[in-house]
Amino acid sequence: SRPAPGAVHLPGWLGLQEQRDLVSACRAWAAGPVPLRHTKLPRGGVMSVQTVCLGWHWQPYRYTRTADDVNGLRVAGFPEWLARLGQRALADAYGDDAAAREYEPDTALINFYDGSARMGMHQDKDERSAAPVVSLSIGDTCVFRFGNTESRSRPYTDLHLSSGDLFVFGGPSRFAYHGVTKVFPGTGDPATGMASGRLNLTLRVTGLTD
Ligand code: MD5
Ligand code: FE
Repeated sequence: SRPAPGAVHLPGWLGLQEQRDLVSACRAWAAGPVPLRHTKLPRGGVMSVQTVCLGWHWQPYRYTRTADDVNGLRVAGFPEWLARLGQRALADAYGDDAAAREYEPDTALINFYDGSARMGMHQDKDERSAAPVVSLSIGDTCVFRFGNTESRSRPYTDLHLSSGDLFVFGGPSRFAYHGVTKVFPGTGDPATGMASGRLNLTLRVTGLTD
């Protein structure tokens, strides 16, 4: 479906084997060099979601090559195969193969949600690029709140994101407020390798160079 201009939701886009492969890759990335952890916010808060990054390290509210807020190590590289997956996602979402071939994501934020994790309404604006964000969900279903570009309040639309779903946020939807208000424990298929919880991978273009 197309919930808003530039926003495309393709339920069940990832096959079971692709989900299994992504889960095992994420398990390896979660171990380090910069481990999966609850990101600390500059004003003393801690995110309920746990995150690990590839290519560039997101720390609120900027991207760096090394995780100065965790252990100082350089994050794992952003693999070529993941960039190719992002191009296939864009091609399927928009049907524009030429534009998809130009898409070169250089960072991934991998978020793990246990049954009580949430993500408050926010905009993703730490990237210096308006290129689309590709979002892949695996494991438990969540309520994704898709808002507007003006404020974190109404109007917004609550959608379910389930295992295998692709969501692409481009054009006017790229800078919309959004969040995750609920995760439904036990709704994922354990055959993906996710016994519990929700995994979300977002592929992005930082627009940064070293
Ligand atoms: C998630 N992650 O499900 C979401 C998926 C994050 C985050 O929000 O920042 O890590 S990404 C959803 C997204 C990205 C860019 C733009 C918009 C939504 N949008 O305009 O709605 O863990
Ligand atoms: Fe976000």
